[in-house]
Formats: sequence, C-alpha cells, structure tokens
Amino acid sequence: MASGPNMMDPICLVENDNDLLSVNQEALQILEKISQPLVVVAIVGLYRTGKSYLMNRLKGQNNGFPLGSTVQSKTKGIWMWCVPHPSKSDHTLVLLDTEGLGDVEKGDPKNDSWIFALTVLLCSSFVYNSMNTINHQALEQLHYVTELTELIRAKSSSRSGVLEDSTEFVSFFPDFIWTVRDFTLELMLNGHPITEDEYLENALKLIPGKNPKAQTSNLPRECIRHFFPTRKCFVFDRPTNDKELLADIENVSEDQLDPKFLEQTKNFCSYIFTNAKTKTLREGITVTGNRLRTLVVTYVDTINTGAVPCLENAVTTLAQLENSAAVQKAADHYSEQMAQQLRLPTDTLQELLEVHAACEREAIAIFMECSFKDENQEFQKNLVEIIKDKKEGFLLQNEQASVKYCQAKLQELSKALMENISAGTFSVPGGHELYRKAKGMVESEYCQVPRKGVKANEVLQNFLLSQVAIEKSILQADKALSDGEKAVVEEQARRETAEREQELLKQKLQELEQQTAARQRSLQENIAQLTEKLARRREKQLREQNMMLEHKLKVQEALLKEGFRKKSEEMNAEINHLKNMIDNTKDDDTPWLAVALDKFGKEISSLLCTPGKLLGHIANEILLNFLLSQVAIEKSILQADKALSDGEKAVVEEQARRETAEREQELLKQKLQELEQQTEARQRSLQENIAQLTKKLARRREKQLREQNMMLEHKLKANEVLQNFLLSQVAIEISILQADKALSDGEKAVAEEQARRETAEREQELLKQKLQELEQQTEARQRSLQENIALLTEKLASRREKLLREHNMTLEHKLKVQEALLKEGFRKKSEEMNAEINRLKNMIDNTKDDDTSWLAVALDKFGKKISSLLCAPVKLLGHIVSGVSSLFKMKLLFF
Ligand SMILES: Nc1nc2c(ncn2[C@@H]2O[C@H](COP(=O)(O)OP(=O)(O)OP(=O)(O)O)[C@@H](O)[C@H]2O)c(=O)[nH]1
Ligand SMILES: [Mg+2]
Repeated sequence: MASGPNMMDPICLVENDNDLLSVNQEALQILEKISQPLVVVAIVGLYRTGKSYLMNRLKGQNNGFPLGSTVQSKTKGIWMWCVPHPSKSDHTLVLLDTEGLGDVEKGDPKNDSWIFALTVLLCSSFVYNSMNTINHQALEQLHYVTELTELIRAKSSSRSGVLEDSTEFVSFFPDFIWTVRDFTLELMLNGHPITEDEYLENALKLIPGKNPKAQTSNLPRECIRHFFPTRKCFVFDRPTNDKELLADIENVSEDQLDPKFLEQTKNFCSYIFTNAKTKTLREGITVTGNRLRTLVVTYVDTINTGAVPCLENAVTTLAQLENSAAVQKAADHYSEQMAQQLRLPTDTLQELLEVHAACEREAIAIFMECSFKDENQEFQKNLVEIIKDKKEGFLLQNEQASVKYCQAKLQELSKALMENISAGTFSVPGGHELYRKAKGMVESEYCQVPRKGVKANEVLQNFLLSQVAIEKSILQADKALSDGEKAVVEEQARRETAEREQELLKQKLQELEQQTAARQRSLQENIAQLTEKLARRREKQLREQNMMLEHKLKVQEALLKEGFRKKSEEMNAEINHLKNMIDNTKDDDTPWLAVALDKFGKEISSLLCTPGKLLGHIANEILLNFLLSQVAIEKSILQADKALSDGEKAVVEEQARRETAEREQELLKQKLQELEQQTEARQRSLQENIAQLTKKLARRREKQLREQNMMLEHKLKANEVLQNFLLSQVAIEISILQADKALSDGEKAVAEEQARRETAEREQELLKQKLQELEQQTEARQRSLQENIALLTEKLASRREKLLREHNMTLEHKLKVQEALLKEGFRKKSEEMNAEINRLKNMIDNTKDDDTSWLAVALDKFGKKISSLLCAPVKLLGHIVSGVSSLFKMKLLFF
C-alpha cells in the first residue's frame, strides 16, 4: 500500500534568501516518505492579496500557512502543506503557497519570474490570485506568463528545429484557475448575466489593432490561451467589511464572515477537490511524493547553475533513479520467490526451470510496472543479466544440494558393504557372487530413495567406478570360478559401466535441451512484456499528441471567431507539425516496434546465449499479435480525434483496414513459403529414405546370394571330389577284379558293367544337381527383383499421394487468400495470384494424370539398374513390372 502524509504543519519547501533559491532538506524528507500520487494545487499572485488565507481554506482551516496583517510581504519562497486528499482516498493533496510577486522591497525582479516558473513546473492546478477585477492592469501584472518560454523547456534539444519548444507546453502544464478577490462588480456583459468563466474568457479576448501597446497586452492573453490545457475562474466577495476583523482574519469565526464569501469559498474548494488532476509528467507518468522531491531538487539545481529547467531532462533524471530501483526491486523479488518456492535439491532440472520461469515473469512484470523511459532498454538488459546470474547460482546450489544428499545417502546405504570388504567377507570361494549381490542391493536401495535431485546418477556412477578395482580383485581371488567364467563376468561389468556412462550422457543432453528451452522462454517473456509496455507507451503518446492537437485547434477556432484570421493562420504550421507527429507515431508501428525488438532481442539473446535464429520467429509472431491488438485502440483514438472530419476518418479507417489485410497477407505468404519449404524438405527426406532403403536391400540381397552361391559351390565341389575319387578307383577296381581268381570271366564282365553304370548314374546325378541349383539361383534373383520393385512402387505411391495432398492444400490456401483479397476489394492483387494458382493446378493435373507413365518410367529405370545388379535376365523385368503396376492400379481404384 502506498503511503500518505503524516500529520504536519506547513513547511518551507524552497527557500528564497537574498534571491538565491535552495531546497529545504526537512521538506524533502517529508516528500520522500509519500509514495501516493499527488494532486498539487499552487497559488501565485501579487503580494498581500490573501493567497495564504485561501490556501488555508482549502485545508479547511483559518490558519496554517502564516498570514501577515501589515503591508509587508509574509510568505517567502515556496511553502508546502501535504494533507490527505479529502475525496481521493489514495491520493495526497499538496498545497503550495508562494511568495507574493511584485514586492517593492525585493532586489532582483527576475527572482519572481523563477518562483512563477518553478510553481508552474511543480503543480497540477495553478491558481493565479488577484484583486478586484481582471482588467488591463491585472493582465499586465501577469507578464510572468510570457517569460515562461525563456524559463522552461519541454525538450532537452529542439529536435523539430522549426518549431517553438512551447508548442508542447500544453501537454505538461497545469490547469489554470484565476481567483479574483474582493470582486465588487456585477457579472453582466452587454446587459446579460455571465458566468465567472465567461467573465475570464471575455477578459482574455485579444485586443484588435496593430499598435505595439495592444500587442504587448495581448501577449499574456495569448500565452494563457496557448500554454494551459484548461481555464477556470472564481470570484470572491470581500470576506468581511469590518477592517479590524479583516486585519485579524485568522481568528475570525465563520459566522462573522460574509455568507457570500463563505459560499464562494465552498464552491472553490469543492471544485478543487473534485476536479484538480493528479500531477503527471509526460506520457502519463504520475508524480508521487518521492518523485516530486526529485523534481524540486533537479529544477532548483538547474536554476542555480544558470540553466533553464527542462522537463525532459527532469524525467530522464527521475528515470535513471527509479529504473535502478526498479531493477533492484525486480531482482529482489526473483530471489525471494525462488528461495521461497524451491525445495533444494529439486527432483529434476525441469522442476527448477519451471519455478524460475514463473518467478522471472513476475520480476519482469514488477520492472515494467516501476520503470519508465528505459532508453534502449538498458535497465531491462541489466535485469536480464542479473536474473541470469541468480538463476545460475540457484542451479549450482541445486547441484551441490543434490550431490551432498546423494553422497550422504549412498554412504549410509553402502556402510555394510564397505565393512564386509574390509573384513574380507568376500575373499572366499563364491565371494564374487556374494559381493555382486551386496552391491546390487545398495544400488536398488539407492534407487528407491526419493528426490535425490539432478546429480543422483552421477554420484552413483562415481561410487560404482570406485568399486571397479575392488570388484576385480575379489573376482580374481574367487576360486569358485574358472578363468573363462571370470572373463565373462569381467566383460559384463565393463558393459554395464559403459551403459551407465551412456545413460549419464543422455541425461546431460536432455538437461542441455531443457536449459536451451528455458532461455528461449526467458527471451520470449522479456520481448512479450516489453512489447506490451512499448505499446502502452505509444498509446499514451498518441493520446497526448491528440490532446495537444485538439487544444491547438480550439485556440485556432477561437482566434478565427474573434476575427484574428492572420493569427489563426499563423498557427497552421504548429498544427501541421502536430498532425505530422501524430501520423508518424501512428504509421510507423512496424519499424518502431521492429527496430526496438530486433535490437533488444539480439542483445538479450546474446546475453542469454540463445540461438539468434529463434528470434526472427518470436519477434514476427509477437509483432503481428501486437499490431492486431492495436487495431481497436487505433480505432477508438481515431473516433475521438476531433481534428479529423468524418470523411477523413473513413479514409483513415479504410487505409488501416487495407494495411491490416496486407500485413495479414504478408504473414500468410510467409507461412505458405514455410509450408512449401517444409514440403520440399519432407520430399527430399522421403527420396533420400527410398534411395537408402533400396541400396540397403540390394546389398542385403547380394550378400544373401553370395552366401547361397558359396554354399552351392561347396556342395558341388564335394560331390565332384567324390566323383573324381570314385573315377580314380575305376582302374584299380578293374585290375583287382581281373586278378580275382574266385570269379569266372563272365562274372567279371558283369561286375565291370555294373561299375560303369554306377559311374554313369553318379555323373548324371551330379549334372541334375547342378541344373537344379542353377534354377534355384535364377528364381531367387527374380524374387529379389520383384520384392524390390513392389516395395519401391508402394513408396512411390505413398509419396505421390502425399504430394497430391500437399499440392491440393496449397491450392486451397491460395484460393482462400485470393477470395479474401477479392472481398476486401483488392482485385488487382487477387488477379496477380492467378499465375501462381494456375501453375499449382497444372502441377496437380500432371501429378494426377500420368499414373502409368510416371510409375512405368520410375520402375523401368530402377528395374533395369537393379536387375543388372542382381544379374537377373532383363526380359523377366517386363513381366514383373506389368504385374506390379496392375496390382498397384487395382489398389488405386480402391483408393
Ligand atoms: N481585502 C481582503 N483582504 C484579505 C483577504 N484575505 C486575506 N486578506 C487580508 O490580507 C492579509 C494578508 O493575507 P495573506 O493571506 O497573508 O496574503 P498573501 O497574499 O499570502 O500575502 P504575502 O504572502 O505577503 O504575499 C490578511 O491578514 C488579511 O488581512 C481578502 O479576501 N480580501
Ligand atoms: Mg502569503
């Protein structure tokens, strides 16, 4: 909750000793503690005119600001009284009472001018107090207002070059209220009763004529009309006609005052309480007590150095101070929330990153809320960096907490194991098996422990690595295992270690990906919130510029009505300049936002180490969303713009509609292009897949065939060897037969004949076998070819199907865009799309039409190549291809 004022008496804010201004530290301390927005009402006017008394009435008291009853001026410098606002509960009412102007005892009259200018800069309602009537003399006494152009600057450097800096005064000047005291006249004009405001307006009418005197007395009138956004007048009767009472007015009770004066005072007070605005700087920056403190110090310091106080510089000073504080506040909030919400170690990295994202979002929001005029986003970048460092700190803490916890747990769980190792429990036959069981138990118990955090696996791995040497020695010493068994066990252990290592790498990779995603989110959040803020700022700028324009047009209209055509025409330059300014603010949505986001995005993404290419996408999306969100706002601003006729508004609206449509079309185009690129990429990848698959299949077939050939050759060789052996035995057998005396010659002839027949039969058998194997080979090659072609056909068909679908989708999309263009009246643009659409239609027709030729060509080429690879007779190919394509066509019919 914002803090208001403590009970206090009026206090001097700006001291004025010997014409030297200085700020009162005690008053600054009071302001510093007020964080509520302020309504600042100041009174200025000739000395001894009842200013302090009227201010006291605003507080509802007779005394407060000290009055004097002599002719000698009383109030010196600027006095301040901070009180709770009587009707705006969350605001503080600051009453500023100032030193009377025109004191004859005063040395430097310039000092009065500074008091006047300083008061204009500090308040939101400026009460000019004078006596009796608003006449010539009263206006001449208001020459201070004509000096303001020399004493106040809106901008640090006049960027427009051509135009007076004072053009922009109206955007930050207070409302003007003229109080006329001891008013004795009747409010009548030309026999008609008039209001107080009409009385003032009449007094501010310019005097015709070109004589220098008229011009001089017109100057304050013109300044009041030009500089102050609104004017108001209050007249007061004399509080009492009793001279003695008047001299001691502080102690006069209400019933002793003139009822008319009481009534008028009441009206004045109630007007102030209801209508006096909150003090703001430009672009709607509200002034709190703390900010007023900075403003007073900045302005008085500037005046004392002999320079001219400048609103823009003061805002920059304020921004520097407050933006640093905003960064600090946001960063503190981040740290606090992280510490509060995180329970270290977190179960996973993602858990921490999610809390980080939420806290960061809040921190950025706080920064956006508390900061303003962050030129080039210097402070936001600083915040990004601080949060990044803090996040890294939390990540480290999280890792350390995880390591600590895991190590403690593991130590506890492995205590028995370690003791058994020391005691030599495993140095027995079968000890290795015992050891492995015990170690496995530790491992599985460790796995059961919940919330071990990000380092769980790494700590376990380190523990297991530390066990490798121990296990090896236990294994080697184990007499229950053979050498072969030991080798197998050792191999297994090595494999397990490698697997775990790989697992760990996988986890690291995943975490890396999560971190990248988190950085991307952070970038996105920063850009999104900045866009929103910049958009709000632009909206305020536009409103402010429109208000200035409206004001100038009113002044111009009044001049014209009063017959000052030339003066009214002289205002054209100023008005056109404002109109240009508004047009520029309105028009350059894209470059303005795009430039800001692009620069900021690049810097911040290098800060966050995020790949820059992400940026384009994010920025484009955000930009479009922003532009769409601006449509309604722009429309309402346009409707409220009194500078434009209805016809002009219609034209502007039409233009805005066209721009939106064009932008939308641009985005659609971009999306289409992306779609086309995606399709192309998919096609490429499909082609690549088919090519690789085909190669792989061919290689596999080749290998299979080679193996089959080898086996066949082996078999044939074995049979041949046997046959050769048997042939080599023929002569031996014949000689043994001839020498056998147990057989008759006839019997010998029969045996010889039998042997010859057997040989011939075997020979035939061998030939048959060769023939059969040859046939099998051919068949296998044919099968392989067929399979390959069928597979390819299927792939090609599904690719073609996808292509058709994608082409159709693209066509449909284009037709929609064209239709929309036509509807929005962009016939030419829509016709321009015809070429593109026809090309697409042709493409689709071509794809649809030539099933056969398309497939035949593809298969023919592929088939020839693969059949030569497989050494299959080419004539088979025609057969296969026609079979497969007729099968495919049948499928197509179903499809
Ligand atoms: N005639 C008249 N006298 C007033 C009125 N209000 C106050 N006074 C008298 O004017 C004296 C000065 O009043 P202040 O309120 O101190 O006037 P001021 O303008 O603040 O004077 P400085 O601070 O010296 O410039 C008071 O003591 C009253 O006697 C008024 O409305 N009419
Ligand atoms: Mg006074």
